[in-house]
Amino acid sequence: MKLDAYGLEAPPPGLYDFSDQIKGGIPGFKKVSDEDVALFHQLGFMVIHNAIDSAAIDSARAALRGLLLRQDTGNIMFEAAVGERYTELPDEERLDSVRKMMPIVDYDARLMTQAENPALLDVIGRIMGEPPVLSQDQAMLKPPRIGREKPWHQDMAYFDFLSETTIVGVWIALDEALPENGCMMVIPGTHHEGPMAHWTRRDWQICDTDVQVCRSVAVPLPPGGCLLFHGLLHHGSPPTRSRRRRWALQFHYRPHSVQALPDSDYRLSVFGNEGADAAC
Ligand SMILES: O=C(O)CCC(=O)C(=O)O
Repeated sequence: MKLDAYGLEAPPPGLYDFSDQIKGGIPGFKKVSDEDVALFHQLGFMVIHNAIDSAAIDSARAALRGLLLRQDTGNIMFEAAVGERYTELPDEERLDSVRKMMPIVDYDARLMTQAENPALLDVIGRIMGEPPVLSQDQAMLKPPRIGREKPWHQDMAYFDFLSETTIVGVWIALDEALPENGCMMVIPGTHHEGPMAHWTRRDWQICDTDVQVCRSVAVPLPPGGCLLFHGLLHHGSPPTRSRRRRWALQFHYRPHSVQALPDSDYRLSVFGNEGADAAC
């Protein structure tokens, strides 16, 4: 168990601009067309609604709740704002103190079922051109009122793969995710612009002044909605002061033929050497 070392510093005003928001999405994994796959390659992301149904949402929520309360998972990261108080908190408050748990799927079969959803794997396989393999699994929980931002970054800055590898992130909303409670934000097309230097500031992140805010788009999602995104896409999520909880599952997949590099030397040489201990 760990306290989040980051998160007490507010982002600069204007870093998260909600004036442009994605509306709509593809109505289910099975409806993804070849044109949608081509658009993913162009934009670096894809939005799918009803990716999982309400029974699957309830079951994933129950699984996360169980892991959280039993503290039975690989690593639980509490919000810095909670300080050392989490051990004294009643259950319901403890549920709203955590920002991240990882790994999760090996601790509850209901979560593994989501990561192994054949319809999801089929779409990712079509994006990659070969079968995908799960390489990381997390619960991303933005607690009401105190949820910190996840500053703009590229996920490849956290992973030990050659930067030309197509790593696909899958972010599934378990609650409605809106600008006010910290929905995901993306900058379309930035996966074509190569690796960016990252810096240890409020997190392991792209420098605020390098973020192309004017190109950014918010991705609000209903429960069960899903964002698929390329590992080099610039993305992040704003802090929340809302009373509404925002829980999500996040999985990353690598192509079957690609193995992770044996160490972080390449990653640090490409993204910057402040990221030795960074975990997505
Ligand atoms: O869930 C969030 O708020 C941010 C997730 C994210 O961007 C990441 O972990 O890479």
